[in-house]
Amino acid sequence: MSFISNANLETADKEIFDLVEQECERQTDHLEMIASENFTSPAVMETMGSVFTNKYAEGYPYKRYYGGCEFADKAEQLAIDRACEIFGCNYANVQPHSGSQANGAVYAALLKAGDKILGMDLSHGGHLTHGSKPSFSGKNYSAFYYGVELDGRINYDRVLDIAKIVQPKIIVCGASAYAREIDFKRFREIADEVGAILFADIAHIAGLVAAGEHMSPFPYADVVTTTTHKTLRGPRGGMIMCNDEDIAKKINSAIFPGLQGGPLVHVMAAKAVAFKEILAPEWKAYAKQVKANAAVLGKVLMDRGYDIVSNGTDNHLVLVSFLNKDFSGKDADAALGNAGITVNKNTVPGETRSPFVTSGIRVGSPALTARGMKEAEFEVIGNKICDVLDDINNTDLQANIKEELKQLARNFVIYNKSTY
Ligand code: DSN
Repeated sequence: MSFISNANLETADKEIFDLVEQECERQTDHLEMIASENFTSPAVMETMGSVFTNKYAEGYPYKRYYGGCEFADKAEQLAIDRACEIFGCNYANVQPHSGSQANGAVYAALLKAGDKILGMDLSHGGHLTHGSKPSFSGKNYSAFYYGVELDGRINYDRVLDIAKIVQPKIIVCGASAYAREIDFKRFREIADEVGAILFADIAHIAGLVAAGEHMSPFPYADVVTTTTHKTLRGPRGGMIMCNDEDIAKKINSAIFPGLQGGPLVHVMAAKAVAFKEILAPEWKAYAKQVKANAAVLGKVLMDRGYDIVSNGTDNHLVLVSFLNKDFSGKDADAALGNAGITVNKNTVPGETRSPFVTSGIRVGSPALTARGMKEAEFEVIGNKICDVLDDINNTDLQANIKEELKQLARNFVIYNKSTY
């Protein structure tokens, strides 16, 4: 008799089963507008729940430390090949368990402890791993920062001035809360002027880059990282890409055996599935719609008198500033949450409040666009956001809006019980 129970989840563990059901209901009934979240397809989830989860595969395709990797090899190689096809690059490492792991591997591959890195300030829209002090990137390396101007945009001349003073080994470009196109070509010129390696972290915009809806970091960046679960709509994980064989070898060693042990074969296989979806002709329409929806959101908010950092957006998110309001990002996040709209509080340029309170919110379009929502729905949602913010302490209004939006959300269901 087998020692493995064949019971389904409901029978095996009713507590977790109920939580999965409740989470599915939450994802269905709330409007998910956290700019870094998305809905992955049932096929991707099916792969993540597959028998590949049982397999150890230390090493790389066809060069493993364990037997029985013949199918894992093919799955990882498919993910690599598809990633290279999507981004037009020569090398991809699809093993990073996350974007932070991917970024850590880039530094480990190309820097020595204490080397200087220049990245975007976290409070201006950068990421923890771009040199922020609480992160390994700020602890192990000498981190310096550039930011945005009061108009919410990167001033590339100022980045060059800072780079000339700092003389960094690596310049990191890419952001977590920046609504404008990143000019990778200009960053390349800056890196060349000071002899720095250019590292692009495209975690937020990768799905747009894949569709040609944002400038590509190739051929400008020496190394590029991304997560696979944000605008790429794949499984939770990371990836590193480059065109240089020497850098690729160093990156591979930095990931395994440098930072990680066995790769998550089920997740690498799921990355391959997501990449196939991205290579389909429909992807371009999705990416275009993500941008169109974010633009509508920004316009509605501005028309209703709210300040949008940089006065609009070129990508998938808008950053709303409450610097001139008597409520904070934290208040707005809570009020919108009560109304069934999930966003996150965010610092804004010229921030006056603490990072736990903030004077802004970051609102994104990728997840609701994946559900099929278009400009008309984003206009309705933008106005509901403003209704909540206009009367931020009105909990009755929040409850009413939550009910209204639940009806809207249910017209765009993407998961049913058989798909999770
Ligand atoms: N947590 C991600 C985001 O929300 O942008 C970045 O890692």
